[in-house]
Amino acid sequence: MSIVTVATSPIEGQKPGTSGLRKKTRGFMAPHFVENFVQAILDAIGGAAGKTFVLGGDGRYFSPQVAQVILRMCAAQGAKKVIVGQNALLSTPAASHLIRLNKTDGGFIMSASHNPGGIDEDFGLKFNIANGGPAPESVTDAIYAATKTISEYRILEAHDVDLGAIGTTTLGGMAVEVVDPVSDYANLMETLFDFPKLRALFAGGFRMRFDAMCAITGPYATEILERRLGAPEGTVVNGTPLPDFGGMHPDPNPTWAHELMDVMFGPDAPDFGAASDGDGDRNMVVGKKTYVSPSDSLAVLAANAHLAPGYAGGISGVARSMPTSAAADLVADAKGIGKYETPTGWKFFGNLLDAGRVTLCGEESFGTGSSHVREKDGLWAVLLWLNILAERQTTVAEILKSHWQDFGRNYYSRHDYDALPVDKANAIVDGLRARLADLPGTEVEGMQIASADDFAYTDPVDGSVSKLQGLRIVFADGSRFVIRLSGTGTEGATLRLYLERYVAGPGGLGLDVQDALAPVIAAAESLACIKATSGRDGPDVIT
Ligand code: VG1
Ligand code: CO
Repeated sequence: MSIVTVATSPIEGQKPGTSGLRKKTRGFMAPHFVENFVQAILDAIGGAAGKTFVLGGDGRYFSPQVAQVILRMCAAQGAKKVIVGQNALLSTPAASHLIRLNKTDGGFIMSASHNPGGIDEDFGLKFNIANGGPAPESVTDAIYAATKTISEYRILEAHDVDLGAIGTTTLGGMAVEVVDPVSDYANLMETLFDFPKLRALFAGGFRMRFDAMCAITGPYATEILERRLGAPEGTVVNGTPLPDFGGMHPDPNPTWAHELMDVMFGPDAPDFGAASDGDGDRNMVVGKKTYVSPSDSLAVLAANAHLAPGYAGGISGVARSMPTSAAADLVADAKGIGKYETPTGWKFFGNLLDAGRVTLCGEESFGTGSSHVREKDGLWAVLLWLNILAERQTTVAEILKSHWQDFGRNYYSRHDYDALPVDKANAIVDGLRARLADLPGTEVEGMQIASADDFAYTDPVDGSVSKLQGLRIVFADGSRFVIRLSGTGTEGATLRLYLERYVAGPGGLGLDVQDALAPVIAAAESLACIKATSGRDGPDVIT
């Protein structure tokens, strides 16, 4: 085995987005692409010498090959050890947990999350730091800078390491420890939730359907729900991770998880339904004939978390991404705890969690999580919901209804325009941005504009500033819309329009969401001209 230094040159388009680097798989398969990016990561973090890392991913196409490259590069550059999930599998929250549990220096997660997988679909690679969370912007900026000046990388010439067998082997001078991807994570869940009570819930005939969408949460959900909690076999469907996710789009929303929605809204629906995404950090929860919007889910979890043993002492605060509805803020106000509004992406929650300022975090994009790891965590959210249902002995529909009665309802929806030509998407955003300063005080579609800005965030812990995080237009009655471009797409530009309107109640809490938001939708079109400029009739996905 010898270490080789390979001459290379910068490759365009290695800028990490909202959550790591995502590209078409064939792009990742191009010569030197993976090696350049991995070298840039190692250079940006000051080298690998003496360090321990975690490695795993959602099992999508091309992951086995990338895992071997990462191992050989870490070995060539003096890393002490890499802890790998068996067969290179780890959900994103499980990877975050292993990084923390083993006090490692960080980890590599091979996933493009909710994007489809396969040779003609998407691949992704993300680096998490020692706190278990996604690298902050200071690190991703350094990685990107390194990709632009790279001239060589170092890699070990060696045979593939067998990642199928649990145990420790060596690669050059580096230890490779292959671990069960599920057990440590499942043990962590047992410390947070009342497993005996959940076992009793299932023993009492409570019926659930968990759709793993042929992605990474299958083995985790099967172990926890069916084995440890005694839910009947078949509770978990699509439970085997496949390299192409069985052709599914593993994004847990009503559009892509329509099979689950059909069952939950059909005759003889189970009591509770849930789905998660490619890498297991997102979740959708559904009751019998009841869809729970992610923003509402965060608020309900914040209001009820104390019912689970892991949060019995209460929560210190709640953070949400800016486009997420303010429902969680109302809970924070009522509890007298901290509330924070961050840019989109989990990397912005890390400092708040590390500083103990918040216990729960969430995003409108089906992401909720807590201080138990530094990623959003799909199965965790599902278990917290189950624990709340078991304690309150009521239905999802009743919990939502009573929540809205207590706090009012933040009607909320996101309209996505996928794969727009980049110039058209930019024209829409730039056009609105140019008008922001003139908008306050004016009226559109009968609604008075109270404020208009481009969201900028100053991290309250380290003072770092992130600009251009989304255009937000707020109306006099508190309704608002937000427009931003996605940082996870791999084709053209995806434009997201986020819409929110608050109704205090007691009346008007049961409206159809799109009807309730109709005035805000009209105002957004009139100001941003999305349909007019894009030539599209309407959004591709509505959540
Ligand atoms: C999207 C979501 C964002 C989420 C990110 C990563 O980003 O909107 O809330 O944090 O995906 O989630 P964007 O830039 O496309 O809007 V995941 O589960 O794809 O890692
Ligand atoms: Co994900």
